[in-house]
Amino acid sequence: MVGVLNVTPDSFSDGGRFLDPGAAVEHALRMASEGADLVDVGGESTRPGAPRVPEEEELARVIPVLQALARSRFPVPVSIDTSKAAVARAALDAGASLVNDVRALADPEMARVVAGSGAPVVLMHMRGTPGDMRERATYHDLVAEVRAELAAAMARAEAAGVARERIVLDPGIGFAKTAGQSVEILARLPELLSLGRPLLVGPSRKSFIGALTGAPPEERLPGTLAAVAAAVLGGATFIRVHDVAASRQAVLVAVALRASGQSGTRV
Ligand code: HH2
Repeated sequence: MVGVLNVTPDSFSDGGRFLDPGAAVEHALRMASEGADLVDVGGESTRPGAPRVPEEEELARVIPVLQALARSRFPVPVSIDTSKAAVARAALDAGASLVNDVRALADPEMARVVAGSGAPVVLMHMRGTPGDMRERATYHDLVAEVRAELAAAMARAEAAGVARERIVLDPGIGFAKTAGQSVEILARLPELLSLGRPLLVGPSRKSFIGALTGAPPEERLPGTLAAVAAAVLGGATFIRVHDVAASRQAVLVAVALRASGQSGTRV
């Protein structure tokens, strides 16, 4: 399970809560104690319509937090959620061990940084940028197109020197997808398993849950847990969530269901 740590003033569900490095470290420690296997630190919101954050500003948000986590002998690995090569490089130097890029190494310099570092990378599916992705959510065959675009991102990463074993793929719930398309991706996740890499899925508090339930972001935990269970049953290896303790229960139940369905044994 991947715990989300947004060091931003404007993230869609927790903006402004962890801007102070002390509060950020405290929250990261809490998520680790609740069962996070990885904590994903981000300094730029990618909600629909979000403006790009200047590089110096993103660095000023995330690097003190990564340094503080390193000083605290943080018990689990940390990833950096960024699409900027300079931020990824500085974050890896400050102790991050994985790069999570919602633009899937679209920037060639980012591909060079990741390849040169040998760090694992999450390649997420999106079209365009958070600023214009909503207009690009048109597909003839949603799953086939997302699958082909993830395969192309993986080929691009490998051509830049990123080893295939270090690649995790993510269909990008809510990124260049309508609410209905996000639901379809979750329901048809098994069709992406043939890409041959572990899948990360990030449904936490997202707007498709709001569209289905009418709940605002801070009240979407029950819907998130249903989506977390669906993602695990659909074959996801990593789940990116804000609410680690609650999601852990959903993951454990779904993992048991998945294992029991495969083996016919009771757990
Ligand atoms: N979703 C968000 C951010 N980063 N990375 C991956 N790999 N997959 C995701 O689904 C994903 C992601 C958006 O969620 P959040 O970080 O809570 O919001 P914001 O972008 O507003 O900070």
